[in-house]
Amino acid sequence: MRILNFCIAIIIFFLFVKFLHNEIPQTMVIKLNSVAKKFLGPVAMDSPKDGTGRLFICEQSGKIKIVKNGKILSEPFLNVSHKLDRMNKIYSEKGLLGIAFHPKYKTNGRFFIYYSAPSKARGSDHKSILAEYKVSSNADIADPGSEKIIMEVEQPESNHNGGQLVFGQDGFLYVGLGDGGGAGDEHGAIGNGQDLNTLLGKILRLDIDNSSESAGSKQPYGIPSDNPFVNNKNARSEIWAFGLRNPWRFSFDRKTGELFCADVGQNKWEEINIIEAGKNYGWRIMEGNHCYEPSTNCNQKDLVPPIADYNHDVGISITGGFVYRGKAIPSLVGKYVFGDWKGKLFYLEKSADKWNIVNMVIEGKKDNDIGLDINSFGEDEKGEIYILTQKFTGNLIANGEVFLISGN
Ligand SMILES: [Ca+2]
Repeated sequence: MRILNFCIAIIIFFLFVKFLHNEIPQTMVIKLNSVAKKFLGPVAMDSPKDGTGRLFICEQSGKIKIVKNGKILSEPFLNVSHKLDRMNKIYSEKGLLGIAFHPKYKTNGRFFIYYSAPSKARGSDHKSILAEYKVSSNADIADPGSEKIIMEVEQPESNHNGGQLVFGQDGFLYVGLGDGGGAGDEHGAIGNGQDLNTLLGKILRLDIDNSSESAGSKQPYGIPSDNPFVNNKNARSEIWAFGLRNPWRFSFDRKTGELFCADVGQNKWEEINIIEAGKNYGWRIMEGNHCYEPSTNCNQKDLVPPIADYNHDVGISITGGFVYRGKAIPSLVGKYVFGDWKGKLFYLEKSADKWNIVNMVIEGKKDNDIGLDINSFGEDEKGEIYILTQKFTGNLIANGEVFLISGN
């Protein structure tokens, strides 16, 4: 009997070890260093890659602020708050949502922003504006009179406005647009995400160094000749990829050029995709790896599944980040750092062709929950990653704080 008990104990021990191995994700302990605070709803960041080390932070409420040598400059770089549509101060998905500096900003001073403006169009809640601005003779102040509207997109509802702007290594500007909002993408027969005749629910790819003609009128942007739908009369030629719900944040891996996109889910699943030309990422047929409409036996032909998804036991709204290519944390190099809006930090790691989600535990905390809204991420010139947070949701209190992720 004693031997039998011993054997059972050994078996239980090995099962327990196996359980630990399977159920508890590997973790990495990191530190968060406060860079600057008192932002009013920080939602986007970019760096001009001009050697100055300045960080440019967009506040949802309409100002772009510069962090220079560890301090927020008192004068904003640009203030477009007077151009924004009315917003609920407790919670809104409208506002100043994106910024991208031209790859040759150092010499041409051009940069691009994305914001929500009022619209009088029938059926519109507001419209999304992609606009170009230029810096003034003062490197820390943009010229407010230099605005050139590049694109306007009518938005049927207040939410799911996308707003990510990022330049690829190809020099083209990638723009993220949500599905038009509401819930379930109930727009038209197939939903905006699947409808190639609308820009909603898409990632666009634009040539902002050239103009073009469309239906006899001049457009202030060109269409790259290798855009996937350029010769398709039944599709908008601006589209790079489709089937997205709210691609709130996406970024290029600066080493491999891969485009990582976090697409915010509906009720159950948050997902991360690697975006390729002309591909269909599934919404509203699928939410993550699961059928959405119809809820069973959906037709998954030609749909590209996410590389990873997680359910609403883990989080409620994914916030895309960056593949880490910095120097401060060697063990993080090549991993995709991201978060959930309600405070959790993760990274994705590839092993044997499978991407696994891993918790990033913060030093001094018991787990990967930082206890703040994670609105967005930013990457500086050197490839270090920042988190844009706020304690209380909305635009009532200037309680936003930006942290640098640093090593242990
Ligand atoms: Ca999808």
